[in-house]
Order: sequence, then structure tokens, then C-alpha cells
Amino acid sequence: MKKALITGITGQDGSYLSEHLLNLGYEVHGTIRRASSFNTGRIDHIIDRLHLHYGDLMDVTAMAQLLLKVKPDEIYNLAAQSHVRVSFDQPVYTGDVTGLGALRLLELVRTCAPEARYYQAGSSEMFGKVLETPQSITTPFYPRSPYACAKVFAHYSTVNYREAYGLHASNGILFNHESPRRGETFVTRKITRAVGRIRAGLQRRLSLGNLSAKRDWGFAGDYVRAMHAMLQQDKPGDFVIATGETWTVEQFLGRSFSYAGLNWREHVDYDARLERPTEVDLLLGDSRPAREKLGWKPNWDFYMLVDEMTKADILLAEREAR
Ligand code: NAP
Ligand code: F7E
Repeated sequence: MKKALITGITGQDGSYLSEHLLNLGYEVHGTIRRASSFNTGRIDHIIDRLHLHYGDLMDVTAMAQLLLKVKPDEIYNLAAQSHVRVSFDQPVYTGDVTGLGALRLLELVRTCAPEARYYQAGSSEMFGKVLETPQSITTPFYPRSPYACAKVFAHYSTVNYREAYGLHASNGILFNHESPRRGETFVTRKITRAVGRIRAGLQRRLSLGNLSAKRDWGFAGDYVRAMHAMLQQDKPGDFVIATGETWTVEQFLGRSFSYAGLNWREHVDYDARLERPTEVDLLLGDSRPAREKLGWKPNWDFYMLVDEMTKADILLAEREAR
């Protein structure tokens, strides 16, 4: 039985990746952080089948002990301070966890588990102020936030450890991917949560920032399949994972509100504090190499994504209202 170790198992992607690996027959280990309140909500439904360990990318000693104890065949580094807006408020912390955290882990893989295959959770935010459209694996990076700068550092550290030490280390450059388990401060979930609550009479207004930003939004459940597929390749490599379609925040907003029979213009306020000092205006990914080499393709399109997220949040708000 293959063993996988997932950092960030309590996050959106960690939960879907755990399900996928369990279905494939893996023994799944993951790191969790001690918090003053429960933080395993996304994995509670499978928690009896998981092996959870306290761990933090800031804590080299604990991570080293974990690698030596678990001896994973595959390591998925999903842990990060992953919020772009927050990274402007906590730039050094974000650099430490999201950038240096990956390097710390790579160094531990090199010394404690050199045979393990390593996946680095890269991001389309690295393309930032895009230098070409669509963005592909050969598009130069132009990061626009401390988060994106940290991810660029993690990306090149992964490439360097592959080339310098022969690690089987791969970067997935994933475009935005969402789900009913998405964190509630990311724009898609913030919108669908508000739609559910407005419809249930629990909320009246929704404050948003820039509505004209364009994103290539996919479904997280589809994207974790690509992470696993990368580590099954004989040779490690870097892949862009995207749907190949781009939509504005306003289009997401319009679709979600109309799904619930509401008009967004009657409920949404503009709040300048939600703008970023430097914005990423347009993301659109070219994932053809992943489709050809990994046999990967997304099953959900934009409309399905918005509708499923909205439906789930309508049900959640109805439960809250009761
Ligand atoms: P997420 O929901 O924010 O989850 C982040 C995970 O990292 C959580 O489990 C969190 O633990 C953990 N974490 C944070 N700081 C940590 C630390 N110092 N040590 C150990 N664990 C720590 O993110 P996601 O959406 O699942 O994304 C997964 C990864 O893909 C992230 O690296 C993200 O930057 C990257 N990414 C995401 C997208 C996307 O659209 N979702 C696109 C491209 C790349 P707690 O639960 O304890 O906070
Ligand atoms: O913003 C605009 C905002 O925070 C999307 C992370 O998973 O994907 C995510 O980063 C857009 C931006 O995602 C609000 O200005 C307007 O243009 O949902 P987001 P993100 O910044 O694209 C990438 C690929 C990652 O790697 C990251 O980890 O929406 N926007 N009004 C807003 N955004 C938020 N959060 N809140 C608003 O009220």
C-alpha cells in the first residue's frame, strides 16, 4: 500500500486530495495545526481513515521526525498562507510559510526521504501582471503580491532541488479552483455564502472590491486528480492546470444571484478596502501539456461550479435559519 503525506490536509485541496488518494487505496497521512477551536471540518467525514499528525512548515524538527516516522512514498506540499489580500498585511509571515516553508520541506526530503516523490502547490498568481495570454508553462512570471513572490521562490526551489539532487519533485501551476469547501474569504465562496444567507433572510448586503478581475475558475475536486497524476510520471516536471476559460468576478456574481432568483445589483456594495495594492487583472491558462501527458481534463465547467456552490450554500443557510 502506497503512503502519502499531505501538508495542509485541513484545507480545501487537502480534503479533496485525501478523498482521491483513499479511493486509490493509499494510506493517507496529513499534518494538522493545533488551534483553539476545531479545524478539521473539511475532513471530519473521512477522519477515521486518515493518519493525522501535528506539524507545521515552520517547525523543522517536528517535520523531520514525521518524515522519518511515516516514510511516505509521495509528499504533497499544500500548506500555505494562501490568501493574496492577507499577504499584503502579513508579507514576511507569508514569505516564511509559503516560500521558505517549501524550501525547508525540500531540504528535509533531500536529507530524510530522498526517494519520496514531491508535489509543490504552485499558483497562477505567479503569472501576475501577465506577459502573455493564455499563460502556459513557458510564460515568464511577474508576481504581484507577497503571496505570489513566495510561490515563485517555492517554484524555483523545487526546480533547483530536482536538478541539483535528482529529487522526483514537480510543480503544479494551478489556476483558481473552488468548491463548496472553499474558504469563505475567497471571492467565490464569499459570494455564494452571501447568496444563501440573503435568500434565507440572514443577511442583507454584500461588500466586494474589484468586480472586473478575470479568473480561470475550475473545480477543486478535478484539480487534485492532476496533482496525483504528476507524481505518477516516470520523470518529474511542471504543469499548468486550468480550464481554458476566463470569467469576471461580476459574471460569477450575476450567475450565483440569478441561480437563487435574486438581482445582485440590489444587494452588493463597493468597498475600496477590499482592493489590493497591486491587482492581477486577467488569468487564463493553457493546460494542453497536462491534458496530453497526464490525460487530465476537468469535468466541471464554470456554470456547474457556480450552481453547485450556490446550491450548497443555499442549503447551508437554510439549516442555519432553522
Ligand atoms: P487553504 O484552504 O487555505 O488551505 C491551506 C492549508 O495550509 C490549511 O490546511 C492550513 O492549515 C495549512 N497551513 C497554513 N499555514 C501552515 C503552516 N505554517 N504549516 C502547516 N500547515 C499550514 O488552501 P487551498 O485552497 O486548499 O490550497 C492548497 C494549496 O494550493 C495552497 O498552497 C495554495 O496556496 C495553493 N493554491 C491554491 C489555489 C486555489 O485556487 N485554491 C490555486 C493555486 C495554488 P489550517 O487549516 O490549520 O489553517
Ligand atoms: O480573489 C477580487 C480580487 O481572493 C479573486 C487563492 O486561492 O487563487 C486565489 O487567489 C479576485 C481578485 O482569489 C473581493 O481582487 C473582489 O481579483 O478569490 P480571491 P485570488 O486572489 O485569485 C490563486 C490561484 C491562489 O493561488 C490563491 O491561493 O476577486 N475580489 N472583491 C475579491 N476577492 C476577495 N477575496 N474578497 C472580495 O471581497
